Amino acid sequence: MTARYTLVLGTKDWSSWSLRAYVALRATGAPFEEVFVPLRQQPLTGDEIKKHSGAGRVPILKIQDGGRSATVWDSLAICETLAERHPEAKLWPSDPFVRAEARSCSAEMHSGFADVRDQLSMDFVWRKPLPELREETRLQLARILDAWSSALERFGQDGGYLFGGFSVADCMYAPVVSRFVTYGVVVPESVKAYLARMMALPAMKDWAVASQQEVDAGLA
Ligand SMILES: N[C@@H](CCC(=O)N[C@@H](CS)C(=O)NCC(=O)O)C(=O)O
Repeated sequence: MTARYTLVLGTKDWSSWSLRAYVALRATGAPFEEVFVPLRQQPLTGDEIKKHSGAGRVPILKIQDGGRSATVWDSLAICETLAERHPEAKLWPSDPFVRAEARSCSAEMHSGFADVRDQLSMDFVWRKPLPELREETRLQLARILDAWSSALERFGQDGGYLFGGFSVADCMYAPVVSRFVTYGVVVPESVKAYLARMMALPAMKDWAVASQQEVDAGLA
């Protein structure tokens, strides 16, 4: 019997952390159900999320398999768990040295770039002018571009993603890809191709359709 996955997600147009878990789960090819929690509607948002996890944050992945179950909260923990459960999806590079760098790049995203997240908040289907950037935001954008360019130059020829084949690192940066598109951030040619490749993923396209539906329904 296959595992049963339920992914608890926030409003897709806004929920950058949910997008990471979603693209990772889609990359495994495993079937899953979605539970939608509308964001920015406190206290409803908090109450709904806490029905699934005391951490009070989405995404949350619920796993039922072989009579056992687990609740995984936090986007990076979800990516790690899926990589472990679905080795065939190769969510981490097989080469340990490349993998070490892919992990670093993912962790850097997870624990950093607060100003980029704050000033360029994810609004998946919208196209907006780039706001006047704070110095910190500017530096963080430059760092992201540098990390991407370097990874793509060294490993990208083997698949077109940051570390070659599609990996957790691409999942972790998927919301940044969307932000770059939304705010028209100017990027070098090699990164332009990467943005286009990411936005063309079926998971990203489906996310865009669902985000647009939310916008049309007045939910985002
Ligand atoms: N560290 C968490 C952060 C998740 C997070 O902050 N999620 C936001 C939505 S994108 C949330 O749940 N916010 C709850 C709220 O708005 O009340 C992760 O990576 O999953």
